[in-house]
Amino acid sequence: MKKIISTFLFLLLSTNAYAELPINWQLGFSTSVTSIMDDIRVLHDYILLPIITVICVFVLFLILYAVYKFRENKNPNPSTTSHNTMIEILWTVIPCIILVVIAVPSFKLLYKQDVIPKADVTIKAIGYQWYWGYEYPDQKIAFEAVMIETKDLKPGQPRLLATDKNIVVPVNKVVKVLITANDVLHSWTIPAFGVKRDAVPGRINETWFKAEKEGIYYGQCSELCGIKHAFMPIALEVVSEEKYKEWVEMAKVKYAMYPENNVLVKNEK
Ligand SMILES: [Cu+2]
Repeated sequence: MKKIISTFLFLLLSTNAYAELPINWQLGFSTSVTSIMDDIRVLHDYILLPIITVICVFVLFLILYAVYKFRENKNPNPSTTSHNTMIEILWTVIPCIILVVIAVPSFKLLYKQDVIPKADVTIKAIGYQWYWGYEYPDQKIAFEAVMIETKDLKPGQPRLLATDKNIVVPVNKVVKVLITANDVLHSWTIPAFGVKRDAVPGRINETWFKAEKEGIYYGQCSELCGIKHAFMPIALEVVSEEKYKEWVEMAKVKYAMYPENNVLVKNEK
């Protein structure tokens, strides 16, 4: 009981606190650090959720009302009415209006996600069974990021989310992500950025984000891809411009692509 109360209080007090990974008993979306995710949260929290709630309560009320009012012992002779033009017009027109109200902001957001602004940094994510490979084509950097096993975790590293190498990107810059896969379908996502795209073999999907806050953000493969689907997390570090430049200089040496074919990964194991 004590644990439930303390968890409840923690959730109550921490709703606005900064959190870059899911927490126990979390309700709702993760923290937002991009304008796309802000828009997704507004669409969900202030448009979709109220509409869904009103519809559910209304339908539930109608069911309970009908069950109570027209129960057999109160209403032994059921009505034989089968049509009512007014009601049929209403239950056609009102849902249409609701769908239009949902569609307008929804399409606006969809196109905002789809149109990629001029990219400052381009990265490529390649899904493998079962880890992610990353390339920075402009900097000729390539590495693989593998999940850290529970027994090898260092303090502060979250279980099933931490990887041996993080993607590093600068804060407040447009990052374009090219997403593909090498074997089966995977899906690359960072919930705090509001991005998710399928990784499809033989095809390159694109998305983008502009993270407005430094920190480490986590995601997980989101397309069932085999036995270790749950063990190929995504860990992305958003750092200052200077730190990013330092990392690039380091990575150009440490994670340099083999020059002869431009794609093979030269990782220190
Ligand atoms: Cu998967």
